[in-house]
Amino acid sequence: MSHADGSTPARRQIRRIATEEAFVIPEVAEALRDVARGPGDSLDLPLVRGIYDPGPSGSRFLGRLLDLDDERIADMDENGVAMQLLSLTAPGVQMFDADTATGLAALANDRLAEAVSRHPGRFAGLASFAPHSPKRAAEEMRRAIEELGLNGFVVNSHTNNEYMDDPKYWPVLEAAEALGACIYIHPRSPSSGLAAPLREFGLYAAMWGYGVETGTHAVRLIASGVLDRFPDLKLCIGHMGEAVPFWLWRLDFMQGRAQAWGHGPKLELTPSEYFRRNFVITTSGVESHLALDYSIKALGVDNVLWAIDYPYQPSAPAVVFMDSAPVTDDELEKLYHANAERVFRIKQ
Ligand code: 1WB
Ligand code: MN
Repeated sequence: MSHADGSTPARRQIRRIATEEAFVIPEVAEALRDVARGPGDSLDLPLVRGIYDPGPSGSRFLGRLLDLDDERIADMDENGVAMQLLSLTAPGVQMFDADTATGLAALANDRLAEAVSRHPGRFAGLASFAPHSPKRAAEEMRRAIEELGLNGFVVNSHTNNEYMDDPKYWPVLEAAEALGACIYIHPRSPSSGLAAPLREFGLYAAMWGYGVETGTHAVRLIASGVLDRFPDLKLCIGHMGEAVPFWLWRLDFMQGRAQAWGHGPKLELTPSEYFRRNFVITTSGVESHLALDYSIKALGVDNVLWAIDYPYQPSAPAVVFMDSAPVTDDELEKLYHANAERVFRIKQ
């Protein structure tokens, strides 16, 4: 292994666990191709079309999303990545009808568990579920943890323009809390109500819309009071916390004001207290030492996990970014693997 970044030999030896790494299975890819060919004005459609129904130019990502073996492992080996924590890529099963989504989530979880056992020590996995069928979702969540041995859950933000603070989704939150398993709230494009100003200039996806959507989801979970009902629920958001860490002071100040004006429930804690208690963040797709340093200071180093966002982001610069981060060797151990081992119950 050689990195042209001046990192020390100790840093080159470290166990690197990447925590927001995407895959797809052929059956989900096929169903997303049908979504791509169907009607609708969802802001997810441009990317779904580009990846799953790309026409003669082909898709940059589809081959690497489908691969859970040679090319992926080779990329990990080349870059010193010990393990990828895999999740079914956005929008997951959430654009399908509830029955299709329930079946495909279970199939994706089975395939994921097979990939984990085919490559011992190299993969861990976040299970999918169909939020739009919450009772069946809760059953699948239990199966994924207790029978398949998966490490937590992924949900791609809104489902049919609804957010998980809605009581209909409480069985999902209850199941995750009871299982002691973290839900990674991964982005998808903004819900219909947020969409209009994000249609132009490429704002609908990773450049800006993903963060607006997912940050809003996180703030709703805090401001709605559901974390008083599910105090032990663990949630994870990527992209250096989807800008939420930068807002903590203002969230605290203004939630008090909203409450005084009768616009929000009375909360047991301040927003920043919920964020530090119930959330962790990952560095996926944000390779800025300034943002990392701020996030560690704002949240504590135990609440920040490394991620690449493979295959959407290249692995090499994500490794260079973290190897050269202005942190102590002890902090680096937490960022690269110890926090992931704790939050996602990965064997040390
Ligand atoms: C991109 C990133 C596209 C993600 C995606 O399509 C997903 C992108 C589903 O960078 O263009 C992602 O998972 O972060
Ligand atoms: Mn991602």
